[in-house]
Amino acid sequence: MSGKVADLLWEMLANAGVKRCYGIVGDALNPVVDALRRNGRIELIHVRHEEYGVFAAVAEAYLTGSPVAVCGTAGPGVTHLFNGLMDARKEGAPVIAIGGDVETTLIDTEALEELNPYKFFEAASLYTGRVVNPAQAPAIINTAILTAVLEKGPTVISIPGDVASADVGDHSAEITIPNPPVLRPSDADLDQLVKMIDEAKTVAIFGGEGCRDARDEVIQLSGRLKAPVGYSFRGKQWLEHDNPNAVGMTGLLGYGGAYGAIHEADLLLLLGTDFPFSEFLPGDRVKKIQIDKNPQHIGRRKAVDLGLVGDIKPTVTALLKSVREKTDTRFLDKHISETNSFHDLLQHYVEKGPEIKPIRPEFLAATLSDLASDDAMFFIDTGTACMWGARHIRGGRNRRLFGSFSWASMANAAPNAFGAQLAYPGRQTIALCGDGGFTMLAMGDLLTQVERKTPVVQIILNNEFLDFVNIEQQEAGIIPFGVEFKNPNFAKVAEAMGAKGIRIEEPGDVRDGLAEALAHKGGPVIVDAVVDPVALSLPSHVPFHTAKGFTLSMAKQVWSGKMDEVIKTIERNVRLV
Ligand SMILES: Cc1ncc(C[n+]2csc(CCOP(=O)(O)OP(=O)(O)O)c2C)c(N)n1
Repeated sequence: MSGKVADLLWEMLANAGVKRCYGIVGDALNPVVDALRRNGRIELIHVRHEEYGVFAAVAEAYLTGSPVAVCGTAGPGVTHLFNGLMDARKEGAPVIAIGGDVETTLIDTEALEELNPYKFFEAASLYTGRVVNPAQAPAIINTAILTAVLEKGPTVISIPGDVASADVGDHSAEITIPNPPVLRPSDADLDQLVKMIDEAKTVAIFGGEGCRDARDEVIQLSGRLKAPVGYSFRGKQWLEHDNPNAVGMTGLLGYGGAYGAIHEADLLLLLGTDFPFSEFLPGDRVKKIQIDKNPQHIGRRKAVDLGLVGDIKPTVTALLKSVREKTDTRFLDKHISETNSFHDLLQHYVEKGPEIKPIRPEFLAATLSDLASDDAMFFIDTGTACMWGARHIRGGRNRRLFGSFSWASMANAAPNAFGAQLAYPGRQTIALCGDGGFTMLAMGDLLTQVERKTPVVQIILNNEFLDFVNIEQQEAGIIPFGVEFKNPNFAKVAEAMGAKGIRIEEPGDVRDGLAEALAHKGGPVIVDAVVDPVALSLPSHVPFHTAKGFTLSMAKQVWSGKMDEVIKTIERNVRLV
């Protein structure tokens, strides 16, 4: 093709599978956006905040596996992309950021809105190219696309306005993206793997996001080895549902028999997980084998006895050819039975939910899970939504569960859900939002959803607290501070903005309110759920320092005259799990 640099950019992005570009136009980006309009193959999703656009793009890119573009004008417009790009990096989403840049004649002169893209994006971007000459454009665009797609993460193309509108000459806009290779350990490593597993009397499996394409193989392996299967939050959606050997999660969100299983096994198989909370992983008593396609993950959280680099699916498939069947089911039975007892305890606040006011979030989340469709996509805000989501949202072969699991940014769920709805129009899309998160980023862009009539159900856990931090501070033995705030009636705000608003204050209204929200068509819904601000959920294993911190914080609160708060917390959480 011939045309401007910006024409080549969009044509190559479209040929690479980009369907949408989320962002805000203006300034240095105007010639780039003008070319987007001319091109017509990529839809501009005009958002009110660039960060919202990136979180939407992250969900779209993660779920579809195809690259998604985002854009920011220059300087401040570009800096707003940063947090979302960090999320893309940590969650493994191919997002390509197009950043406007000052005219080439102004570079390095401290010009208005000037920003050094190399320095600024260093922590987030897997590759940053600055197009200061039209001749570089094809190579930079090609590299940015291939890096994003094959290394699954964000890249940045920074384009000064004058270069964007310069002629690129005659150049092909075709792009070849190879399929990712199949990665498998060597035969010698596989032999060693089989030997160690055969020699172990009891084996436990702990899996993560790397099991995304290997669910059936991992479940088959667990059946062969009579191995309980625990998982990280990212692994839950692949390994929990319809798995007779599932034993839940470990870590601060932990439930079920996972902690016991991985600590009591002779051998722990870590499959496709970079689980960061190493204090919840066993020490040297338990032999460990870690398999991951990313060599940097091997042994970095806990030393391992054998580390193998490979994709989980082909590696487990190869393993299944020769590993011996174990026949003793006692270890598995014990941890399954522990898991079942824990599930019974978890049901306490669900079953009693209709009678408890303020509304228990456990009851809200479990009811939501019951009512949602089999192919619902759930997005979970960082905050207490993670605790209720992990424990009470059931998975399914066609359900999806996504959040800022590895970057842990607040305010991800609503924009994630928006991006997912654009990628899968009409599929049930649900965001479980914190009130801090929703008011941080999502409220303004509710207008974008209203304009686009996206049927996204946003359920706000209205507890007038940065509750997760409130709990963290108590765990750390300090008095909660700086965590309270006041909310408006979100249902009324939603109605004023053109969305559907439903406020739920009574536990008896939870089921009908959620059902009404899920049935709503033709636009976004806000469910303002007034939930118990002091609801606690203790992990299945409570580390000593956590218990000590809580006790100390309670004592300090009593001494500082907050007796009422302490009594409320204890009274409302007598059944602590
Ligand atoms: C952008 C960002 N700022 C701050 C934090 C630290 N942080 C983690 S959870 C949380 C509180 C979340 O509060 P809210 O959204 O109200 O949800 P809740 O925990 O009350 O359900 C905070 C401040 C963060 N993770 N991300």
